Amino acid sequence: MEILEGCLDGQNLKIAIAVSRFNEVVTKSLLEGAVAQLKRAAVSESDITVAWVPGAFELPGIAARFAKSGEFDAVIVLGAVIRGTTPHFDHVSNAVSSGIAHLAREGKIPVIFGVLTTDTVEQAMDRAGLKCGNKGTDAALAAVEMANLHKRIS
Ligand code: INI
Repeated sequence: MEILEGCLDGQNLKIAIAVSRFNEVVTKSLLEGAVAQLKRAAVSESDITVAWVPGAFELPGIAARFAKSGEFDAVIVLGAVIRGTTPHFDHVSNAVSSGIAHLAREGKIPVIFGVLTTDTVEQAMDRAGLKCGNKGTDAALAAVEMANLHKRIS
């Protein structure tokens, strides 16, 4: 029996992060959590590329560019879609989650979903490092593990 797992050693991995500016107070914390975790996993700062986009809707497009460039071992997308009072929420959250799922299924490189979808800013802050962990940190861990798993398979 062969069991495949990705290790959490980030040495020599090149990681792209796409992060949205909408709800920046939240997404900045997600980014900080992700970068700190990548460094803890021994990813070199010079091997991390960060692209800012206007909102979560733009994340799948830029993630696709990163994936197709052939320059990265994994791409992480970070964003915060907050329901508030706008019906826009459903369109944006559906578009980003289905866009990223589609890209991830292509299997070129791991595409890691670090987008918060919450009812309130408080809930988003809680998941961006305040009370309930940091989804950016979780996304970085998943990126390193999946990048190493992909390497084992190819
Ligand atoms: N973008 C977000 O990242 N989060 C949101 O909560 C949000 N809401 O609610 O509207 C949002 N909208 C902007 C959208 O992502 C695009 O940037 C915009 O529509 C331009 O394409």
